[in-house]
This record gives sequence, structure tokens and C-alpha cells, in this order.
Amino acid sequence: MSDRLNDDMLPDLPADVRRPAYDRRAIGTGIVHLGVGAFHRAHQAVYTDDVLAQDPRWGIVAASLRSPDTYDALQPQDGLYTLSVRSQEGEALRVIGSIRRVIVAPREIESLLEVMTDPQTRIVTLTVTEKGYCHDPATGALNEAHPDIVHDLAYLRTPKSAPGFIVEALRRRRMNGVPPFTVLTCDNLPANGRTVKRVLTRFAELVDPELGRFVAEEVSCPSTMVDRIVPATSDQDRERIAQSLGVADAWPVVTEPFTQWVIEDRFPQGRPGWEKAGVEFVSDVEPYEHMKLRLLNGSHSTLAYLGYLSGYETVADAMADEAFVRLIRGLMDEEVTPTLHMPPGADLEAYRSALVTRFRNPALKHRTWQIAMDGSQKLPQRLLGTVRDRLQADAPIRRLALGVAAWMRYVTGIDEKGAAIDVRDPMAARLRALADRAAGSAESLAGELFAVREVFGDDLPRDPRFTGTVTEALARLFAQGARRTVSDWIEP
Ligand code: CS2
Repeated sequence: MSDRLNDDMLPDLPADVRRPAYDRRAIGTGIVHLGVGAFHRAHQAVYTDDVLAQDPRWGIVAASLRSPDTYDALQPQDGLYTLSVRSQEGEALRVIGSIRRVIVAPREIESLLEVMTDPQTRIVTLTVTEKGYCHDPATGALNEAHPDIVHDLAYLRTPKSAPGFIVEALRRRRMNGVPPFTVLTCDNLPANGRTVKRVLTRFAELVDPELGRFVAEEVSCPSTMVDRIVPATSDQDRERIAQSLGVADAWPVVTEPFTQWVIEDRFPQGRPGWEKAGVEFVSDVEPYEHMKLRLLNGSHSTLAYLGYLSGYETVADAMADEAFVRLIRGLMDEEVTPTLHMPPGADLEAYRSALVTRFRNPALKHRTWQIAMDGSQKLPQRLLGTVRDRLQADAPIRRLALGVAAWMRYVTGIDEKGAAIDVRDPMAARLRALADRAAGSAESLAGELFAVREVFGDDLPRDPRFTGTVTEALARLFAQGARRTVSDWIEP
């Protein structure tokens, strides 16, 4: 199929494909987004697309901080792309028009800083994944030895990292007398607004103590809870969607029907009327965040490591196995839920049951390998915070410990059949070296990995209830494999 999706093609799309209900030429840029991956395009960009007809000020300029892939795909399409919502009931297609322009940051540093400095830009949103904050995952503090941070502090005007771009743009705005934008992180970090604020303040302080004070006092960083499962797009997705559209889309995004966005309402420079698109504005996101990070993402990571080791390609494949369903239900019901504070009006039982259905969605090919990525950055908020709360209550942590042990087994880089695992993690090389040193013994492997304090902090390695249960689970994984451990870890 040679024709490409673009503005001129919109009128010719099949009638059942929804498309922008506004004049794209009339929209301004109110938002700069950093990290234009599939998640942003299936979540924040869709909520924004919903409100542009009523308020055209809030178009998005989206930057990728590393690769030109998204630019190459969307530039010839005038920034348009297809959102495919898939479930057992079928597929609904919609063309999203809220992204006005894509910038590849490394080759257009100055243009990106220019838009970020423009007074019309009132919000900077981010989905740069956990590692993009260049912080220490166990403490949430800026990692001042991170190579990108070292670079950005030395070359303020040509940053590479998200904190580097944001602080430089804030510095210029301040110099020009332009009020700071609101920084809205949409990543799965604990207390994500507070974490990004801490990182930015420290970075700014290292540039100049005055700037540090300015960021601390003047920049609003509301916390958010974001939720939508968005697996990587496959070539089959591209082909199927092109067939339905009648034109090619180089990079559609595929997602589930469920979507949720909860935001603290602190936007001194204004914001889109996202509530009309279903966003919940609250004064404190923490209960929502704990509910989501611990129930959804904690289960996801557990499924990812155990599922991958058991030979399951996708989450839905693992959740077609009753032993996995039992483990995940037990994890959520018995170990995670008692640590949660109820978000106002939430029905946790309904939430947990909905999660099981979402994980089982056979129309989403969400690879266990994809979720397994960057475990060193994910474990602290997904599993270890829960572990700490449980230990404090002197309550059992068996299923949580099995998830942690499965991560340890996974980062050895060798699967149960002796084949290599492609471990993607900023700490992969270090973890692999520790695993090699441990030479396959559960006890020494666990010991080596407990000492990684960026993951486990100083407290957990000293608690024998934690180290003992994880080591026992790891020994079991080595002795009898993941699939069998999943079925008999709780009730032999
Ligand atoms: C997943 C998340 O890849 C992962 O680590 O757990 O991306 C998850 O799909 C989203 O947080 C769902 O909202």
C-alpha cells in the first residue's frame, strides 16, 4: 500500500474511523512532551485530542530524547497516527491529531529549547521511563554520577537528559521573565511529582543555588497516576490497520479499552479541560498510585519474570494458565491489598477482577520480555515498597519474594533451557557480572544481588525474613523451574 496517512487523506478514511473533530491548522502549542513513545500516543495525546475541539490552545509538540524512529514515522504523516483499541469484541480505529510536530532532541536541541521557552507552552509532560529521570531508584535522589547528568551540568546549553532540558528551559524562562511551565510526569515512579521535583531541584541547585530555590519554590510538579496497557506495535498490527484504513500508517499504536488518568490539580499556568475527557482531578494521588503500581505493575513484573522463565511469550499466555492466575490473585488479594489506603470511592475487589480480565485480553500481544525490561528501576516501587510495608506489619511476603527471586533468576541472562536471555536494563552488565560470580548457587546469587543498594536499599538486605524467603524461592526456581514453582510455591 503506497498511500500514507496524512492531513489530505483524512476525508477519505472509512466512515467508522474516528478522526480529529477540529481544524488542525488552528491549534496552538500549549504542551511540550518529552518521550514520544507508544504510551504517550495511546494515553495523554488521546485525552488532549478529546479536548482540542473546545480549546485549540493545547496542541502538543513531542520530542524524542534519543531515537529518530517516531519522527521518521510520523513526519510524513503530518504527525497523525492511528489508535487501535483491541479486545475480544474487535478493534476500533481512531486517528489522533493532537501531536503537531515531532522533534528529535539530539539533532534539534535549540529548537526544542525554543518551544519549551515559548510563553505559550504552559505544560511540559514526560514519559521517559523510569531510567529517564537519572535518579537512584531506591532513594529517589538525582544520580549525580550519571553520565548524562555529568554531561548536562558541564554543557548546560546542549543537554541530553530530561532533567537537563527542563532545567535549562526553566533557567531561560526565568531570565526572560516568563513564568515557569508546570512539569507533569506520566511515568510509573513512586510519588512521581515529588520525585521529579526532587531531581529537578537538585540539578538546578548544582547549576546555581538561586535557580535551585526558584525551582523549589516556583515550579509546580503535580503527581499523576497513569494507566493503559500499550504493548509494542508489531508488523502484523501495521498490516491489519493499513488494510482497514485503506492507507499505510508507519506507526499506529495498539491498546486496550481501559484507560485512567488521575492528576493533582496544581497548574498555575492553566491546563486543558481534561476532566471533560475523563481525567480525575484530585488533591492527593498517592492512594491511586499505590493501588495501581502495587496491584497492576507489581503483578505485571511478577508475571513478566515468571512467565518468561516458564516459556510464556505474552501476559495473556501466562494468564491462560490457572496456576498463574492463582498466584497473581493471591499476590493481589492477600499480600498487596492489606498495604493499600483506599482511594475515595474505589472498589478494590472490582479493580482486582478487572485487572485479571485486562491481563487475559487475548487481543493484546503484550510480551513478557517487554515488561521484564529495566527491572532494576521498577522493582523498588512495584514490589519492594509493598515488601517493606508487609515486613513492618510482620506479615507474610511469599508471593512478593517469589517475584523478586524470579527477577534474580532472569538477570543471570541464561534461561531454563540454557539459552541466552536478552536482558535490557541500565544495570544489565553489572547484574550479569554479579550472577557470573555467583556461579549458579541460589544462596550466593541472592547474596550478590541483595548488595545492589540502588535496588534493595540498606534495610532489606539486613532483614532475614526478606533475604531468607527470597533465597528459598530462588533455590526452588533453580531446582524445579519456574512453571512448577508457580504451581506449588504456596500450596505444595
Ligand atoms: C508495564 C507497564 O512495561 C511495563 O513495565 O508494567 O507499562 C504497564 O503496562 C502500564 O503501566 C499500564 O498502565
